[in-house]
Parts: sequence; C-alpha cells; structure tokens
Amino acid sequence: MQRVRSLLIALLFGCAANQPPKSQPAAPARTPPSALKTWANGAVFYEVFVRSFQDSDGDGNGDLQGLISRLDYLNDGDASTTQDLGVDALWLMPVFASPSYHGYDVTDYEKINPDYGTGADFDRLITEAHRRGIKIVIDLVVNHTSVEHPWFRESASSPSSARRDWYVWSSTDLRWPQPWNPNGQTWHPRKGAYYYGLFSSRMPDLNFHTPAVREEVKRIAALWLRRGVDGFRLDGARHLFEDGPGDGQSDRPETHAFWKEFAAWVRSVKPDAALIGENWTETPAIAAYYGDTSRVPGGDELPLNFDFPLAKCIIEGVRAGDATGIGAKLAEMKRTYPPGATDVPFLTNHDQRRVASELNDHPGRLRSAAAVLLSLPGTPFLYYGEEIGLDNGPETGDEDKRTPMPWNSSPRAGFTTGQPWHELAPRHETVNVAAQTGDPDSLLSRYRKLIAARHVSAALSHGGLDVLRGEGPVLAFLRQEGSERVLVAHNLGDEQQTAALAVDAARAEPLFADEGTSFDFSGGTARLLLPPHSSALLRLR
Ligand SMILES: [Ca+2]
Ligand SMILES: [Ca+2]
Ligand SMILES: [Ca+2]
Repeated sequence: MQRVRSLLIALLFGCAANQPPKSQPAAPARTPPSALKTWANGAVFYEVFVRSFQDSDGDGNGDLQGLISRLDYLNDGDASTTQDLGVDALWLMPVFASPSYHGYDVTDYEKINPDYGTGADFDRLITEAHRRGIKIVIDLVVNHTSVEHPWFRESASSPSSARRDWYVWSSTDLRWPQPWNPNGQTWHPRKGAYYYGLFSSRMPDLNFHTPAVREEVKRIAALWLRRGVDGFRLDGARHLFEDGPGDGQSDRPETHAFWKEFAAWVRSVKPDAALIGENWTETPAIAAYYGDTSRVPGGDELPLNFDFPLAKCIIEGVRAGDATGIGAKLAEMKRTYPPGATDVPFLTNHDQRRVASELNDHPGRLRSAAAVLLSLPGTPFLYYGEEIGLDNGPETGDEDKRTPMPWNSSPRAGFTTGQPWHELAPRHETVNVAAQTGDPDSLLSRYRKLIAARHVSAALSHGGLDVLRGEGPVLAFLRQEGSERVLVAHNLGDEQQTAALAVDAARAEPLFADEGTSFDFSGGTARLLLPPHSSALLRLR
C-alpha cells in the first residue's frame, strides 16, 4: 500500500468505538462459538520485509538466503533453548517479481523477485522454516498488478485484445476520486480509454467480474500452497470489486462472494491454510469479512482479519496512560464480531509509523504496548524490529517505515557488508538485537517471555476475553479456555496503581509478572498492586 493512502486512512479511523443502538434489544441467543481450530488460531506471527531483514551477498538488499540465516533468531525449533524469539509463523511482504522496491505491484506471480533470490532459495526457506516449526505465509496482491505485467500490456494494447476484460476499462473518464483522498484519481488514460487503478496509475486493478481472472488467481494460490506455503495475507482485500464512486469502491457484495469462493477453494487444496485479510476500515465492516462462523469454523469467508481499529486504540491508550478506549473497543468487538471469530491484533505494520516512534521511545510505554498485544485473544502479529523498539526512519515516506534490521552495533548493523538499500534507522548503534540479547530487562527479552507465556497457556493463546476494568490507567481482563482462567492486568500509567477486581479464585500462578507487581486473592476479590507500566498474567486456581 502506498503512502498517501496509509496516512489518510490513519487520520480517518481514530480510536473510537462504534456505539451500540440506544435502545438495544435483548441479545438473541447466539449459536455456540465455532472457533478456528487450526495452527493459525493463537499463533504468533512476525511480519518480514525481506529486502530489509538480512543481506547475504553484499548487494545491500535483504534476501531469502539472508532470512534463512536468521531463522534461528526467530525460532530455532528447539524447545529447550530460550534465546530465540519463539514466533510461530512469518508473513513475508511480497516476494514475487516486481519493478518496485516494495513489491506491491507484481509482474509475475510465479517468479521470485531476483533481488531476493531464486525459486530454489524459496523452496529452501520453506524447508528450513518448517524444520523449525515455523509456518510461512506470503503476501498475495491480486486487487491489482503492476502496470508492467504482461497481462496489462496485452489488455491495454487494443480494445479487441483477448485480455481486454482482465482489467477495468471505460471509454470516458468517470472521475471517481480515491475513497481516502478527494484529490486522488482512479481512472487513468491509455490510448483513448481509461483504466481503473485504485491505488495508482502504476497499479491497474484486475477485473474480478471476468471468470478467467478469478480462476487464474485461484490457480496461482494453489500453486504456492502445493509448493509449501501455509497461507496468504490478502492485500487490499476490500477493494476487489468496484461499481461506483465512494462506497462503491469497497466492501461490495461481490467482493465478499469472491472471498468465500476463494476460501472454499483454498480449503480444498490445503484445509488448514491461513487467510488474513487486510481490510483497513472500521470494526463493523471488518467483522463482516469473517462470513458465517456457524457454517465453517472461524468463518466461511476470511478466517483472520487485521484489527486496525484496535491497533489505533492500543497505541493511543498506551500513549495517554488510559485504558478507556481499549476497553470500549474490546467491548464493541465482543458484540460485533461473529461468535468464534479470531481477531488479529497488532501494533503497527509496514504502512504505519513504527510504534517506537509513535510512543516517543518511552521505555515504559513500549513495555506496556508489548504486554497488551501479547495478552489479547487471537493471532497477534509483530512487525520486524518492533521487538527491539526499532525507530521509524527520519523521514515520513514508506521507506522509513521499512528500514534495514539492526543486528549489532557495527556501522552497517550486521545487515549487509555493502551499501544498505536504504539508510538505517536512528539509534541503531544502541537499538539492535545484539545489545538486547541476554539482557533480561530488554524489550527483546520481554517479547520472548510474553510469547513463551502465551505458548504454555491455552487460555492466553486460544481463550476468549471478558473485560474486568477498562477505564483509567488499568486494563484488566479475564482470558478463559476450558477450565483454565488467566487474569491479565496492565497498568498503562506513570503512577503505581492498586486495583480490586471481582475474581473468584483461591490463588494464582504468574505466567508473566513484572518486578514489583503483587496480588492477593480472598473473598471473591483480587487485589493487585501494579507499578507504572507493569503487567501481570496470572493463572487462577
Ligand atoms: Ca542481497
Ligand atoms: Ca528455542
Ligand atoms: Ca479492485
């Protein structure tokens, strides 16, 4: 996704919960939750920009061989070692051939980007990741192709081209603005006609009304699933179909219908494949992308969807030291998402200013953000570098959200022996993996411990959530799965807090507890003492 879009969407959707109707009728009896029961439910994902992770050959571009060499950092596959981060799955930003540095405009869906390596390198990555128990999900960008894709060249060559209807053409300029930018145009001139390109003139939209396009997308998906990938992150998923300006450019009924068709196809090829939708909008519209959870466990449309509104609430709440917005958003999700839907919480991704910069590198706030993220239900995603508090680059462009990973304090940070494709983020001399490895108080160690706590607890990794306190500086909730209950409490503020919560338990076993936290259970009340920016994850007995 491109910069103007991400900036404007971020402005459009702040942390505000959509309120329930004023006179809300009694909730109808819900069908029993039908949760997603695959590896993806509860897995901890890690988003990787391959170009920025590790260069293996000194050309300054990260590549697949480099990523393979860093897999042990992410998860070495050995449960007896605890220095690895412990993530369960990777989301690779686009790895297909593309003329751009980011890869979101594909020219060949069957070819690995030569900057990243060969098809054989990709196969080796899959093998090496799977050997460590790491799943690999790749970005599938099919709303549009590159303007340089041979399909578009053929389509644009003549109105009578055999592929004319693979793209969206008009004989006149319909002048639909971009939904997020009144000055952005979506119809672009070519040889006396106009093609639709929602994101840019470099990215012509495929025409999903054309059956051959739908079949080709399904064929490509099957090809990569059979080659070993474990699922897809679906770029711009709400924009497949368009039938008019404004609301007609997103969330069309035909878009929902296609994703159901696509999901059924993917299940037929690889039943446990993960599908994660990028539907950057408000909570009720995101909720609709799960489809029917009573028909297929987790939903018959997209079983995982990024939670952009909650991400905004977490960052604003942690920054302000106030849990109110997070509590209200969690309550809204509970009444809006279909039963059994798996949320996908995250802090920021490659389209957003990095969380460390959003929180002004405040160590306590970064600690709180990590703890909130990794104690929430669903399938949390980390963005590479987040675990060490990597700053945004100094500029506001997308490249500055995607700078090379700093591995050590050397001048090129251990990322490359050559000239990095983009300058390193500020403070990389001190904010790097080596500096934080082995330090029990580092942010990196915190991420490791929180991920480890999640892995030993079914309630944390798969359970539901009931908010106990979501106002003022304290965010507290109960996570439950079967007979296991975990009380989660975060103090987002700069002052010590005490909290008395109605919790029926005799005692508690900490799965994770910051220094200085203490707790006491008696008479149906949990009494917690929480130092500034501390968290406690307590298994109740
Ligand atoms: Ca390279
Ligand atoms: Ca390990
Ligand atoms: Ca489209």
